[in-house]
Amino acid sequence: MPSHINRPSWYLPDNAATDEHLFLNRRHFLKTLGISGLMVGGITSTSFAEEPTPAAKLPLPEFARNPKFADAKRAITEEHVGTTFNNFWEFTKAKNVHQYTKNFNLDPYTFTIDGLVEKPLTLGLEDIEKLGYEERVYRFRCVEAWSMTVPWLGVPLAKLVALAKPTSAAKFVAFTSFYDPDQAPEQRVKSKYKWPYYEGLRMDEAMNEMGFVATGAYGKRLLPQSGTPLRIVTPWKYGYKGPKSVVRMTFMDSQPPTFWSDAVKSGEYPFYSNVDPEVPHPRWSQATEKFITDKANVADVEVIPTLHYNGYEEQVGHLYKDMPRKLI
Ligand SMILES: Nc1nc2c(c(=O)[nH]1)N[C@H]1C(S)=C(S)[C@@H](COP(=O)(O)O)O[C@H]1N2
Ligand SMILES: [Mo]
Repeated sequence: MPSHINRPSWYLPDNAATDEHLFLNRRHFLKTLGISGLMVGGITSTSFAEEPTPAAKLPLPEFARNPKFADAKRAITEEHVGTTFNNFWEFTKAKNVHQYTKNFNLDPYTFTIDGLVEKPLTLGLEDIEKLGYEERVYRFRCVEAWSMTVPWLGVPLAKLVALAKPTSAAKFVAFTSFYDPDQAPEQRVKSKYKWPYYEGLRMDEAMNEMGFVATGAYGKRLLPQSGTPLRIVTPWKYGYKGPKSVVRMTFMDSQPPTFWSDAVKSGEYPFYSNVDPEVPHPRWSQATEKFITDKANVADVEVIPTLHYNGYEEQVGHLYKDMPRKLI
């Protein structure tokens, strides 16, 4: 691995668990994006296993782009980039996740709702999608200081919470990702990581209009590497707050633990983890980000200022008005 000494000005920390001090150098970064001198334009698109899995074959509900979230005021990142430069640590710590997930599927898929609810529920994908399917273009900001813009397809999280009928005792909601060591090589490795991946939100965060349950992107169902068949999207928070391939949602009366705060004890990945340019990661600044579109040209990995709440202050700022920024 390249050393972080003499790193180029646009260096990217490798991933959310850079506690091992692994950083990408420029060549590795371009290679990961499929952009090396010899490979311009040669990015192979990834696809499902040869025989599409049942979830992948499920017809996509009709949808329209929600006009409220139609313009992220940034170019939409090209699909081939958004689906070949990923974080999905169940498969690999590198970005070429798609090479490990070709056959990954969670069929037959069910989504369980339990904990402090009137009645526990087990849902299929269709049950969730019929709550109201739409497209939303959201900015996406990873804690590693890169960003993209993604056209998600799915259902507002608030609608799923309403369907769940949490009791008045419910103050938080916890999400659990899939557990299947047969499919996910990193789940077979003994390490400090406690699988399955788990995340959580405070109840008012989960009910905010920005929270989204994505089952598709780029006009089709989520590819395996993007978190088939369902993931949570919270665009005002760092990317790791949005678990992929989620199978369970549990309502609780206390703050649930989260995967990254348990794995890295130094407080680098706190529960709230709202995007904030003024709160540096202990090992790098969060003031700017490398915005990744698609261009096969280094100059097009544009460095732009990071916005508080990733630019969604108007929608979510009120949720945190009494909280000190540095702790969240
Ligand atoms: N289950 C699971 N969910 C996850 C992760 C993961 O490793 N496992 N990585 C997170 C991180 S750090 C990011 S930045 C986003 C990456 O989503 P993308 O690969 O679709 O861009 O997924 C998040 N959700
Ligand atoms: Mo991330």
